[in-house]
Amino acid sequence: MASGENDLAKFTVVIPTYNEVENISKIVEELFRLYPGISISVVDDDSKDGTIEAVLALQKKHDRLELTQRDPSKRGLTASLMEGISSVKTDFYIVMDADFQHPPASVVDLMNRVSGGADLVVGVRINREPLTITRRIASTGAHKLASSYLWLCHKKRSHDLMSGFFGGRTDVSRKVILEHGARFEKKGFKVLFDLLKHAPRDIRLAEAQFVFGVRAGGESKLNSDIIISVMKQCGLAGKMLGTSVQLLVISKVARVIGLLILVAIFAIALVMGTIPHSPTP
Ligand SMILES: Nc1nc2c(ncn2[C@@H]2O[C@H](COP(=O)(O)OP(=O)(O)O)[C@@H](O)[C@H]2O)c(=O)[nH]1
Ligand SMILES: [Mg+2]
Repeated sequence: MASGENDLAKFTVVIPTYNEVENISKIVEELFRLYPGISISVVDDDSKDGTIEAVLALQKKHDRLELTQRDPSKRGLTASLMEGISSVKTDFYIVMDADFQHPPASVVDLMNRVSGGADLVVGVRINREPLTITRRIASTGAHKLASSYLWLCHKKRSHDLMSGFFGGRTDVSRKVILEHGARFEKKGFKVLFDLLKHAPRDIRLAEAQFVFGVRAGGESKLNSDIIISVMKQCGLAGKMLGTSVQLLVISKVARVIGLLILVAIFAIALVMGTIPHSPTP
């Protein structure tokens, strides 16, 4: 068992899924094996590849496995996680992907931080090899932009604001979602950033490092629209950046204007994003 000193019954692992039939059964079985007593909540966005059927079959074996089947007209990773986190019935939750990029064995490190008093814990990737070069650049740029935005708003920042592996006290995150959810980017991929943008300034933020894995099976669902939506979440500078990226694909003149704005914003973001920040505890 890898659970450390945690009371596993107090934890729910929330897994968002969209066409993850190749991974979902394996990850659910692995989590229940490593952390007996936890609850798992799968939040699915109308997968058509057999993911739902796989979870329904697993439910016959595991009574702490929940499945939420979302309205297909409201599809979105952030929207799914807002719903998933808000419906958690245990004191604490951990969000992780279905595709093994977030190692099940690292869940305990996040649990330890939350049991130790953190309101929110972020899994920080210590390696980027599984990302293509374009995604690495986009992820670093988006992180810097998000980090500058949080710094300007005097909010807590983490070293990996684009992480999809995080957790926390359910009541704290649920309150943020209830009070500010209307302003979250529902179709976006970065609910952690939405949470930090709207969380109280004195939130106790912790981090746990992990080794980022390669996708075990199936395909990534990220696309350029989602990357632009992250940019547009970052205040005025982000909106300009997102628009400039869109301009890049319209015409030659628009491309020059877009490139100029892009360079200026990246320069500002790089300077501001490197201002030191210290998560607690
Ligand atoms: N519910 C839901 N889950 C999604 C959606 N898009 C992606 N996911 C899940 O979110 C997790 C991360 O998605 P993935 O495509 O691996 O993104 P990447 O790791 O950034 O390439 C996986 O478990 C996906 O199945 C969506 O629109 N709705
Ligand atoms: Mg993935």
